[in-house]
Amino acid sequence: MTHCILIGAPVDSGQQRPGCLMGPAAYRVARIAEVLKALGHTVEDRGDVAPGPLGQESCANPAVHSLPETLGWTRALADASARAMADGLPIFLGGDHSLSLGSIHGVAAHAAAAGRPLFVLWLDAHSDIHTLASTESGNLHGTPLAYLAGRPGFAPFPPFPAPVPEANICLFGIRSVDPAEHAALEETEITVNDMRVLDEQGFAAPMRDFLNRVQAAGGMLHVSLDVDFLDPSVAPAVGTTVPGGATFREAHLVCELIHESGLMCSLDLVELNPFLDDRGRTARMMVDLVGSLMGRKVFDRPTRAG
Ligand code: EXY
Ligand code: MN
Ligand code: MN
Ligand code: MN
Repeated sequence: MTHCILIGAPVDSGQQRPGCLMGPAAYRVARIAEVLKALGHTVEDRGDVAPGPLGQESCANPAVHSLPETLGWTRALADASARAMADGLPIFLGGDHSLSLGSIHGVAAHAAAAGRPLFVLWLDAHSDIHTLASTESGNLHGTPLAYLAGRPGFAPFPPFPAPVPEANICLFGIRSVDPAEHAALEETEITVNDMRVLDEQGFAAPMRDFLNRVQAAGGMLHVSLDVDFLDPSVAPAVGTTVPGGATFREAHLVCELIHESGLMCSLDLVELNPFLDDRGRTARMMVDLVGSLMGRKVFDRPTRAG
């Protein structure tokens, strides 16, 4: 049994398609709390985070937009995250992926204080490893991985506490990488399980390899689940769809393996845009995945050794 803490993060300043701010409400309408309770967990809904005060910050890259708003969200979410980590397993209901600038900031602060190594699993079509300088779109939802890895060029964002070592980061489902991101990834120890790797090796082996590494290190695992990890035919309500994503079963297998590892300490659900959907189909799909992340089995057999 886990004490799940729902934290609404109606963030849409990290990209330019309106609608992500409706995400937290859509997850609640899709009955995320009831699904978790039915699995025997306790659930505390802390409501939606309010962004911090709007400043006048700017940066040298003229393409970057909504920097003050995103900074306000980052500060507020970092605080809410660190507090929630002390009380249970925070589940951030997004909102676009720029919310992870703050959510993982708080998780990292908690892990550092606990003296535990933090690992990050990035389930996403995109590598999200731009910096403020390298982004061409200026959409800060394409930058959180660079921030949590401690890459330079994020002033005026607060320094990231205990940057996550590159070897502790695993990209999974990647199929859209910009040139600057490709150059950044080439010079890092980040594990890149792009779709070609998953096509050749399947989803289970690379996932088990990574989870075994987290286990061996006595680590804590933050999972950042972007709706566009899934194939658009399965999860259409997201602003940055990329063909060739995970099927319904591949996504559930990944979630079931993560649950069986017992390693997940925190979770981001990001990029849901209910405005791009019909009758909440994608929100319900994502809540279904959360059920697999939190222990629901297709057939409840004794867990096989990893
Ligand atoms: N790499 C592109 C950019 O930086 O604008 C697309 C980023 C999409 C990010 C979404 C959250 O995954
Ligand atoms: Mn804790
Ligand atoms: Mn993303
Ligand atoms: Mn994405």
